[in-house]
Amino acid sequence: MNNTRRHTLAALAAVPAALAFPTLARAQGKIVLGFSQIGAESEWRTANTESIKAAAKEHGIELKFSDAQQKQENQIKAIRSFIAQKVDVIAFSPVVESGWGTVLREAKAAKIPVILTDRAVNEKDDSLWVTFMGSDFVEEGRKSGRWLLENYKGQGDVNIVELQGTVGSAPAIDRKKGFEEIIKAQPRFKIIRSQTGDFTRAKGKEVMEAFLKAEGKKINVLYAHNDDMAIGAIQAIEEAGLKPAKDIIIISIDAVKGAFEAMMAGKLNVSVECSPLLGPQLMQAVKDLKAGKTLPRRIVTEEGIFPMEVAAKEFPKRKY
Ligand code: GZL
Repeated sequence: MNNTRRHTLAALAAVPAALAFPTLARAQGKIVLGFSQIGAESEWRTANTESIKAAAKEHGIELKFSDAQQKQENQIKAIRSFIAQKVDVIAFSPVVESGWGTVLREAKAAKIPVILTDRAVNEKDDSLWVTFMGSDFVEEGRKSGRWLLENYKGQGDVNIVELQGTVGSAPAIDRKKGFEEIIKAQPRFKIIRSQTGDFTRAKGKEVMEAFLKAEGKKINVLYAHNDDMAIGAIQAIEEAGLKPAKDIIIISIDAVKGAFEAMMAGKLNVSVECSPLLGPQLMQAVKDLKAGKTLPRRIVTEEGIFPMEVAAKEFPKRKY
């Protein structure tokens, strides 16, 4: 180690780590990434967090990780803290689409690049972030709708109840949009009730209980914006004395382990894949950014669809 670095490190050793932290990491030649995560609301989110933490370690990136517990104000606080600590890059998964302009302008003024992961924001000024990496939620909704139109066996009217994701979030808005775009081709398919289950099992069960109370045996199909809400709804369907995936056809999104277990138990008909494994892509993007490379404005995750018939064969290969 040359003299300059030795002196830098010696000087830094005297400064409280909290103040020196990013500088210390930088003196060691490490990139410091501030990441604001939404929370731990679903299996998907937990797998996403694990992927980000593991990839940061593998890539030798100092990760400052904050869990917002589903609250936008906590994400804004975390981003401000990353700015104050002068991290090299900020990345986050925005819990909802709107309300980010002010804090993103503060990051821009501080000359700290921002990467959007998983979910997008609806800010008009797209100079406020360098890239958005994540799934095409509209296409996930289309895949759900296409599967239903191609596989539904019943005749006459098809009454659908919909469990929406978090109100105002990109996946909830776009999955609804894509699904409705497809089913409008066959007017007998109608959404008769639609309400948010906030992407959680508990809320998914609670709202499905209300749907069953209001509509009972009229319900032919459940479209859930994620597997966790579908799994909660399956409990409600069984407690109502009905057979999930038979009396009520169930379509959901994410393709997490719990969905494969439900499909192998014959309780879920299909899950559309939405990969949470964004960690490696994110860390590579951070390194490319710091190496002066230009990132594509949009990095899309390629994904499939898993009907219950293939669940047992696919399950051993699943990584989340
Ligand atoms: C989708 C992600 C969604 C998942 C849910 O990319 O934002 O949030 O579908 C998660 O399971 O809670």
